[in-house]
Amino acid sequence: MRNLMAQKPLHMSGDKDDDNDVGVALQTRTRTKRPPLYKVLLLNDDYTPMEFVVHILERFFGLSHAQAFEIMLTVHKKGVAVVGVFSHEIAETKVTQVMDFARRHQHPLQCTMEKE
Ligand code: TYC
Repeated sequence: MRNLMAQKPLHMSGDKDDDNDVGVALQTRTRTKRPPLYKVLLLNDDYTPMEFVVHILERFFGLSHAQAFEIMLTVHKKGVAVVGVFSHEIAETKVTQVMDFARRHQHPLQCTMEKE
């Protein structure tokens, strides 16, 4: 026979919550992710004048003349260079500004972005 001390009183014999557990809301840790960054790339071509590229780097990327000239030369020699790293929205704006400006001046200069 069952232990008499373990028996429930009649009024608790159903499926009621008759234990003494305290309700605890389990909380999962919130991981705050840094937003992804995007590299803005400038591509070489055979036709865009060097001074035009330097001007673009000064105007849209806030580079000094010396920094702009250096990056332009890197693109000229290596084919491509990263000109800056930005949030998605800022990178997109830079690419649009460069592409619009080059197009308006009828130069084939190409500027793209890629996730870092
Ligand atoms: N290769 C070009 C020239 O010889 C110069 C140039 C540099 C063009 C960088 C594009 O992104 C560029 N005139």
